[in-house]
Amino acid sequence: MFCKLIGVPLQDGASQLGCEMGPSALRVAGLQSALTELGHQVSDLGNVVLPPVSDITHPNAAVRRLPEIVAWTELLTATAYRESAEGMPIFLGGDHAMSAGIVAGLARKAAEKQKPLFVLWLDAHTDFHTLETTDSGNLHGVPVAYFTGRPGFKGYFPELTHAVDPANVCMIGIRSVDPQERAALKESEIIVNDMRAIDENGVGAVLRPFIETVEAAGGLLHVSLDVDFLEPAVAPAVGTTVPGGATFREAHLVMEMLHDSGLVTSLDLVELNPFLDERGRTATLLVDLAASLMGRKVLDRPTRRY
Ligand code: Z70
Ligand code: MN
Ligand code: MN
Ligand code: MN
Repeated sequence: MFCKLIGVPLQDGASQLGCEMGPSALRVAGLQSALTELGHQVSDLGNVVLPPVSDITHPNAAVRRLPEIVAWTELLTATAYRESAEGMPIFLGGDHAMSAGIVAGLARKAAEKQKPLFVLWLDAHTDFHTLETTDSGNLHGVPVAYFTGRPGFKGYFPELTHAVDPANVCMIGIRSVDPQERAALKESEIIVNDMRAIDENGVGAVLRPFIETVEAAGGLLHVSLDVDFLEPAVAPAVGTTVPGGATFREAHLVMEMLHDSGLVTSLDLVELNPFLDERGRTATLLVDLAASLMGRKVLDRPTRRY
């Protein structure tokens, strides 16, 4: 596979500073060599650079850093559209606000290829706020609402040319949902798997039907991995730690199943805050997970299926 690493030094969508250093930490943790060792051709395209921003404001006074996030969304829509023409773009975050533009750009390219785009959202949060409903004002809490075409962005965020069908979005790891998100999700077709679903059924049973749906539809699959999908004890480098996350083993199983599916066409690794890490362990874990997604296996023989 031809992989393209694209650094997105964005931290304006999160409440705490530090995600800006995420792309550097992932590079230092050896992402490129981990993928090269698996036989992939890897090109590091460097970091994207934010152009000058406007001075736009929103009636919801809580909204923070709107001009910056609007500019990032425009830039990343264009970047993702361009870089998904060929090869596998891997976006190194950066806070989760980056996925608004990234998925919008991927959706535009998918429409051109006449293939449906699916999104696997691995996160403690649903990130389903609009500019109107967010209380914290942190715009890493809005990307899913934006790229699925929820109203509440018009006139502020770039006009969405191709929304992702909410039924094509599957969330796993959810354990922190705000009341406004909860109400909107009730009316939405998004597949939401909370931690209870994992505990009762196992993460494999939760993921498998979604993989089968993507396969049956001949779709493209974007995977968005928020660090807080993971249990903070194994992945401490996040601004808001939410206890009870996916274990080391559950996260690896997800990646291994995704690799075996052969369906993943793009990836983002988001919300890594290296300032909060412990001797690079979270960055290292993300590199390990990316390697599993790209084909690293424990044994060189097919795993027996039970
Ligand atoms: C909350 C909010 C959030 C992190 C996403 C949380 C949003 N729903 N936080 N990712 N770390 O503030 O809107
Ligand atoms: Mn937050
Ligand atoms: Mn998130
Ligand atoms: Mn999150």
